Order: sequence, then structure tokens, then C-alpha cells
Amino acid sequence: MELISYEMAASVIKKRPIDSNKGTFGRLLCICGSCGMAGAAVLCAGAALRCGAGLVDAALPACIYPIVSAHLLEPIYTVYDEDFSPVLYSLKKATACVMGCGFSTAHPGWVRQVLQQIRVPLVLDADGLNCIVKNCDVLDQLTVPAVLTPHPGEMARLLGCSVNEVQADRQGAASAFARKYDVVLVLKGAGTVVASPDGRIIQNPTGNPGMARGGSGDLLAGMIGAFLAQGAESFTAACAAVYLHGLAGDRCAAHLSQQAMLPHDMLAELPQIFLKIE
Ligand code: NPW
Ligand code: AMP
Ligand code: MG
Repeated sequence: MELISYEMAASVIKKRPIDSNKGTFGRLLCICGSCGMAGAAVLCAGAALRCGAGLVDAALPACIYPIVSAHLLEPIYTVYDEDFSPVLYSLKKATACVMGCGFSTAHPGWVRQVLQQIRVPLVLDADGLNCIVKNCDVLDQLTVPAVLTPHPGEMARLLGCSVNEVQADRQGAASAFARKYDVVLVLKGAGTVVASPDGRIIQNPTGNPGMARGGSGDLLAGMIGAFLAQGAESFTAACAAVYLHGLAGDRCAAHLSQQAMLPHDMLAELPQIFLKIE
């Protein structure tokens, strides 16, 4: 199978025009986090900031706003409680959206509302996916490019099969889903595969088992979202983010060890990676 190349990944990093402003680089809405999973929101929005989005709007339940905003100064925040309408209002102003990292499965109806109302490219991850299990047909309502980022456990839930069955034919599972639902499907895990609705399929050569820890995937979702917000095409945005996320993981492993490296250490590698590309 074809492998994602460094050149393909680097192609999403565009020179920032001299007369640009934050609006030039998009506004990403991150609907992530819930009580007990503030970290997922910090990692997702933090990755989006480091990947060049002009403005990150983090939509959070009020219970975690103090924690997340103490960690990240640069986003603006849409704080909500039982009423989700402030988030739907922020969605109208976004140029791309990430939904699901640490979102919990308490409100599947809110995921459905976003799928119905969204008019900009979407990344659906983690609990965003868990909320549509047994109801994948809601994806048919999407009128915009979407990137779905399941790990094998989430893929198995979506397909109603076992993790072993997914792992036995990763390319087949990713490809069939991408075609059926007209989405880009990123099936994560060692040798992540990215499948497009038109039948393209490609594998990632970067990454290592040091990335097998909570929070790694939340970073990836924010990275894809940032590239979408800046106007990258969905398959290219997904491939670039997957490659660069793995590269950040490999650089961490080289100087921190696979044993001790953490997702936020991967974030700290991104500036050096982008410096080389620029
Ligand atoms: P097993 O048991 O290892 O065989 P869940 P989650 C399987 C948030 N987080 N290869 C695994 O299989 C997320 O964003 C928040 C094979 C198990 O069955 C979500 O919203 C954090 N199997 C929420 O937590 C940090 C694999 O999947 C299942 C596999 C729940 O997400 C953590 C586990 O997945 C987390 O990111 C692989 N490569 N990968 C925070 N700090 O706020 C996974 N599986 O039950 O969906 O749990 O991924 O932790
Ligand atoms: P999540 O399970 O959503 O936190 O996502 C985990 C992230 O780490 C994904 O991007 C996986 O591809 C990556 N990852 C997990 N395990 C490995 C592994 N053994 N080798 C390479 N990448 C991995
Ligand atoms: Mg995850």
C-alpha cells in the first residue's frame, strides 16, 4: 500500500502571507471535554493552536471551563450547560469543527444536531463516534467534508463487530466505511490507514508504541481540525496530520523514551517540525 510521505505532509503548511490576519487561517470550533475529561479538551485545542489555526473557539461545559482556560490562554471559549444553543451559534461562525474528544456519551442528541446543522468541514472523534453507534445513517445528512478518526475499539463499535475482526482487515474496514458514508476514515493504531470516499487508501509510516496512551488521539483530532480550518482538502489534511503526529511521537521517543513520553510532549515537538518545513 502507498505510504504517506513527508512531502505530502509538508504540503499543507503554507507560507503565511505578509498581509495576513487571524481570519486568514480559519476559526476552529472544538466541541470537546466533559466533567472528568478536561484533558481531552486541552490537548485537542492545544494541538489546533500549535497547528496554525487563526482562532480556536473551545466549547466547554461550565464545570471544566476553569481548568481548561487555566491551561490555554489563546482560545476563546463558548461555555454551555444544559442549553446547547450557544454552541450551535458558535458553529455558525466557524470555518471548521472538531467534535467528540472527551465529550462523553451523555448527549447523543447534541451530536445529531451538529451533524444536521454544520456547514463547514468536520472532524468526528471519540465520543462523537460513540454517540452515533447503531445510527451511522445520520452521516447521510452531512453536506460537508467529514473526517472520522476511530481507534480499532471505536471502529468495532461503529461496525457492530469485534476489535479482532477490524484488525484482521484494517484496509477493508476503513475503505468500505469511507465509501458507504462518503467520509474520510482514519483508522488509528500502529500503521494508521486513511481511506477516502473515492477509493484512495494510504498508510502512515510514522509513530511508535510510546503513543499508545490516553490523550494521543485527542491531539490528532485537533491537528486535523486546524488544517481543515486553514482550507486544506479533507483527505490531505487527515494524511498530513497523521504523519506529523507520528513524527512528533518519534521525536519524543528519541529523547524522552517510549516509556515516559506524554501527549503534551508531542505537542512541544511541533514547533521544531514546522520550523524545518518553513
Ligand atoms: P483493548 O481493551 O485494549 O483490547 P474506549 P478511550 C480498544 C477520552 N479521553 N488496537 C481497546 O481494546 C476520549 O476522547 C480523555 C486495538 C478498548 O476496547 C473519549 O472521549 C482523556 N484495540 C473517552 O475518553 C484521555 C484498541 O478500544 C477500547 C486500540 C474514551 O476513550 C483519554 C478503548 O477505547 C481519552 O483520550 C488499538 N490501537 N485502541 C483526558 N485526559 O481527558 C483502542 N482499542 O473505550 O473508546 O476509551 O479511547 O479511552
Ligand atoms: P486514541 O486511542 O484515540 O487516543 O489514539 C491513539 C493515537 O496513538 C492514534 O493516533 C494511534 O494511531 C496512535 N497509536 C496508538 N498505538 C500506537 C502504536 N502502537 N504505534 C503507533 N501509533 C500508535
Ligand atoms: Mg481517542
